[in-house]
Amino acid sequence: MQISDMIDESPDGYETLIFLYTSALHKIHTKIEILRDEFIHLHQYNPIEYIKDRVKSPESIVKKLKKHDREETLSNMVQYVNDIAGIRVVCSFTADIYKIAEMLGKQSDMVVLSVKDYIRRPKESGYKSYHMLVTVPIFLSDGSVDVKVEIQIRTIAMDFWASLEHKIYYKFEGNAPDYISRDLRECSQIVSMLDQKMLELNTAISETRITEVKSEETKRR
Ligand code: 0O2
Repeated sequence: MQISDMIDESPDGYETLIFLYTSALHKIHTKIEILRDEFIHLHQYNPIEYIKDRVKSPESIVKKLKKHDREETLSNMVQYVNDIAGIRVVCSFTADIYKIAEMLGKQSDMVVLSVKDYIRRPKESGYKSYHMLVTVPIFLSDGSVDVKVEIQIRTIAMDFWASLEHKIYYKFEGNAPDYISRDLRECSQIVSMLDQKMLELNTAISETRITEVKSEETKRR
């Protein structure tokens, strides 16, 4: 079943849409929590700092429709606004981002519609994050319906940059002075350096731990 078969252009239709997007968020949130718990179980290591989700506000949906020159209808919302349901996974290290994306991409009930890797190819603004647009089936009393969710995966450092840049963007209504945009791009490069250094440090710590365990074992023998 398609979402368009379930909704009409009425307030009830809008309520149904929000119910579907909220259900899809619950489903993806649970999937990510299970992957995190399995990771801890197998490797005694938690790659995820935190997970946040949200259903886009009606005002932001309308803004996005206007940006795409689309009429404010529910069917246009479904068709053209890809991030009505959005979930953000904040990881410790860049390498964790790709591990999580790969594990999610392999799940058989999820379809990956598109991927935008703004880590390998940052946006002009300096924005870095890994985006996956997916659909998940939501099982209802009389059938299932595929619902779109945007998953953003990034490190804490990338998240810190994005949230500050977002505030600045709103403060200047998208017209920040040149020097601020330039400084933000510079900060974005510092974020990459920081992420790289932290990853190297973590690898070095893990290797030291492995060497210590091995020498303990040798002593015991
Ligand atoms: P909000 O307020 O976070 O919901 P599309 O979604 O296809 O219309 P686009 O820009 O091609 O538009 O999608 P993309 O690149 O996947 O970006 C979607 C989301 O990524 C944005 O949603 C932001 O959350 C985030 N994002 C993208 N670019 C930037 C950036 O330069 N700075 C920051 N801070 N965040 C960014 P919304 O709806 O624009 O905003």
